[in-house]
Amino acid sequence: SVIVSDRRTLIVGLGKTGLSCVRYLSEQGREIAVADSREAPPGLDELRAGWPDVPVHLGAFDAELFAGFNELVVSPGINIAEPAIARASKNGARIRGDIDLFAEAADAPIVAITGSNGKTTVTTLVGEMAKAAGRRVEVGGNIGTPALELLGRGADLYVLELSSFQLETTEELNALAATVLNVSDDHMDRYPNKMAYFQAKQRIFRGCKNAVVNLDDALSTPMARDNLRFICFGFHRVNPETFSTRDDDQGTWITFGFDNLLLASDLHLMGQHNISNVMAALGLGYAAGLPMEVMLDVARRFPGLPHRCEFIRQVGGVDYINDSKGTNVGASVAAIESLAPERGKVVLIAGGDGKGADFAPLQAPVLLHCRALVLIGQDAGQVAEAIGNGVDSHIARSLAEAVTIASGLAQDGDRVLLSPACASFDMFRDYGDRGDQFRTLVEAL
Ligand code: UMA
Ligand code: ADP
Repeated sequence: SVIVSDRRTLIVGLGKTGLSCVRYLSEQGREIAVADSREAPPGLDELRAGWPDVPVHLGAFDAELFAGFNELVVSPGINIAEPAIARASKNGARIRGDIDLFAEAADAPIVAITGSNGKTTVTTLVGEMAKAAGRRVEVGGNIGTPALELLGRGADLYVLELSSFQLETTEELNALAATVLNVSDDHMDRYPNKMAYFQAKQRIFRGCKNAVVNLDDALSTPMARDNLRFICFGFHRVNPETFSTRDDDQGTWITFGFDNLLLASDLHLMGQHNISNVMAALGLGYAAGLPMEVMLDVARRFPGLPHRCEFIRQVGGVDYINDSKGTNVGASVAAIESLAPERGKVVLIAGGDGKGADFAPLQAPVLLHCRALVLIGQDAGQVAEAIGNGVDSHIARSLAEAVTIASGLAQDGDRVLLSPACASFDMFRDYGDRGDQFRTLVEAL
């Protein structure tokens, strides 16, 4: 029989997250070991240099080994349904993640953001708002810097972007304010069904004080609401404590209760979905006690992030837009709808690794707004099938070929939009690489 040690923790995964857990838990004096299914995980050299005595187990997960630990700290890139992890859990091992460790140690309030789309935009906005208000804010999580690395920097506020994977292994986040921005299908290759994905996201509200709720998306509402204050956002409402919109002869206003706050046309951000993102950020900042004027000023100045509905250049009357971060169907639907030009149409470049998604929701916006569709990547055929014959469709073997085809089809007043509705890993290092290559190709036109 296996002897279970109660003092040792197995860190599963040796990427950025795994390394941050090694650093944190060894500082805590924990006895640790590391396992990664890859033969050469990215954190290996740094681990060997900094912590030469920590045992490392590489290659296929060994259920016998895992069963010898009663605490596993699992990285977000690993499915906790993996047999070795499931078995350890069945044996009574505690399965945790880096965010769970962070929540236990956090010495300042947490603002937490999840959702299928808009997380990075909203997280960045709230971070900038807090900074402008003079707060010592640290921003991290799924956005890039592992949360545990934010500790010990003297923060008075943490702003975290969280993925459903990170939330799955988090027991109580105890956030001051939390939001599920929206829920549409993503990562269906990691979840048995949409409900499981939705339930993972809902965990963000455990122990939370202020829930920032999207009134236009019922799935963003907390299921359990004990002692939870609601701050809401949504289009065209007048409820108290609600960030909303109102139209008058000056244009569309972002409002709070009965007050006009700022004109949507004063934002650099493009599209309806970004109005929603700004309202969410205001709601979170309001819950964290940030002054309204400072927040509005940041929203007005915010230039937007690269690879997210990013204007590249105009060539021959055609705008080229890089939305490489449109990595799921919901994101690309939002991009197509909000970027459809007044004069022309959209020529959409899409496709890649669909992560098991259903592409059907793309059909209506494509038929309504697109002049043509140029498809790339392993799931190009699936996208074509979901959209059917109602639009001029082409399959390209490379992004370069796709840009050539798209530029040939686009007419004066059109927009060529790269918004793949898919992950990039079948053809590119990541979405950033895909967007950078698109930019280079468009600059060479
Ligand atoms: N992997 C293995 N075997 C292992 C461990 C990992 O094959 O034993 C693979 C995973 O399948 C994955 C890759 O290695 O493809 C990276 O996994 P990881 O858990 O080691 O990743 P980290 O480097 O720790 O980065 C993670 C997040 N990555 C994932 O969730 C896949 C980063 O989000 C995050 O920025 C970082 O922690 C800091 O918190 C990236 C991401 O793609 C940007 N997130 C997904 C998304 O936004 O859609 C959820
Ligand atoms: P995430 O971090 O959740 O991936 P980002 O802020 O990086 O979100 O935006 C990624 C893409 O998702 C954008 O390029 C855009 O296509 C789409 N998007 C952004 N915000 C929203 C929203 N509120 N609703 C729907 N789609 C959105």
